[in-house]
Amino acid sequence: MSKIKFGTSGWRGIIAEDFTFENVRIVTQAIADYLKDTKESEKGVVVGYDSRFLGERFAREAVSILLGNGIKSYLTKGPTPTPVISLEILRRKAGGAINFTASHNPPEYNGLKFSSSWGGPALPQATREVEILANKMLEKGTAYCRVPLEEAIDNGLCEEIESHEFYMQALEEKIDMSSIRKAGLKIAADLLYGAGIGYLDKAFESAGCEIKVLHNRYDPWFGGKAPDPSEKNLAELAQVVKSGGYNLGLAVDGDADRFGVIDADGRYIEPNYIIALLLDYLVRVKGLRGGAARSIATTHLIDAVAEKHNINVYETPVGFKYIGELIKEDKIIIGGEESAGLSIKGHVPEKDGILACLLVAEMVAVEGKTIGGLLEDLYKSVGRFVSARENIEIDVSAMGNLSVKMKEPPTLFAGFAVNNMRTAEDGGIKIFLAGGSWLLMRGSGTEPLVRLYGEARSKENLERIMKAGRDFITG
Ligand code: VG1
Ligand code: CO
Repeated sequence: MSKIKFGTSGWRGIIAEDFTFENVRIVTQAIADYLKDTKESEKGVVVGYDSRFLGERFAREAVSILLGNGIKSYLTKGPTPTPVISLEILRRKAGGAINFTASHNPPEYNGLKFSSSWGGPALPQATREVEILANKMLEKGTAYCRVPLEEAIDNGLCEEIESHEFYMQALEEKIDMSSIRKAGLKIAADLLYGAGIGYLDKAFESAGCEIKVLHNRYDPWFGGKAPDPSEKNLAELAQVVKSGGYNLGLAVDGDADRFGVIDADGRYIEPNYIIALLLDYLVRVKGLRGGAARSIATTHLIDAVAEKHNINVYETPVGFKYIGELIKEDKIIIGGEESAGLSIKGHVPEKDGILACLLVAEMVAVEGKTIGGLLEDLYKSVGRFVSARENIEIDVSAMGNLSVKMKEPPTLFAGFAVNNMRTAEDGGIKIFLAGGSWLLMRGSGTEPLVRLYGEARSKENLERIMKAGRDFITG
């Protein structure tokens, strides 16, 4: 049996292969043991799930194990977005959360995200402990405690919770709904059959927008695609926006922590640009003060915007947990990842795709311009940045660590002089090139893929860099 491993965001596995009821019981028992060790167990645990296959059944099984350990659970009613679960941890002052989701992964996956009492994804020191405990149980035979769910409900040790209203109030505190209302925006939204249903659509309805919604029914098969709001998966939304004269197309991933944005002309806008535009908007228009955070893989356009406003930039490894910590410590106005995750000052220390979509609508409403127009304005003040991200279907564990493949920094890469090279915490390699370009290669911690990221100041240079990166990885 394969070992339990927590990656960039939780433990994920193919349903019935690795992601089995038995393994869910073992991992939940390991989490219960960890919470008892850290005394967080007394505060109870939020248990939630998205719209994936057997999500609710897995969640109920986790509740049974928690009760077997004398731990109270707050079980969500229906599929619930990851940011909403984060807010519930804070609202209930819980010791953490267990959230059944494999986020943007293909439909054959399910997963378990473990969050801490501060509301953000558990940090590596916690998930390492859980991994050790779970793998010990796998080796030595299982020893979990389990009590049937009905008993848990009867004993008052499982409370079913309703989250919509509380979350909507939290959003209304952060978003200028009246400006969205006044602008009379026409919005098309793709809910990708996921946990965003009843959240993203409702938020725009309550902001008084005319909204057209796609894929707003739960489907564990996600229409046969991964519930990832990527350019490819949002082609239908882009078509709707263009032909229907919508101001914006907006989407969230399967657990609604990621966002996707289509401009009025049907163009998909990379999350990198959205994060940079929102940073500029939050400082220039809303007057927020504080730093900004981005992951190592995210655009340096953020640094250019930060420099313009004279604010500090924090660079983190890939994984929102690190940005979540900075939100918790109130060090930043906005923190984001190029994979379409962001959160802002005073909000949950977890990425929130719903908040991101609303902020984009607010920015378009207040500024009275398209995203493309806003981006051109930004380029005028800080210069042009072009970035790209590619997935290469190679299992990094099969090829050995990338840094083994490139021990020494080359003097030239893609024909550019190499200024610097560094190895990231997760074994990825970032190479800085003359002229302000860079590339990053790393093994994904959620899927068996290698990710290649690049950025340059022109499209031609970016293409050269990406080609050299691809050749290096596959060569
Ligand atoms: C990917 C993204 C990362 C994100 C993580 C979880 O990780 O690159 O930015 O935080 O997914 O996203 P990786 O290791 O596969 O590149 V999600 O929406 O699962 O919570
Ligand atoms: Co997600």
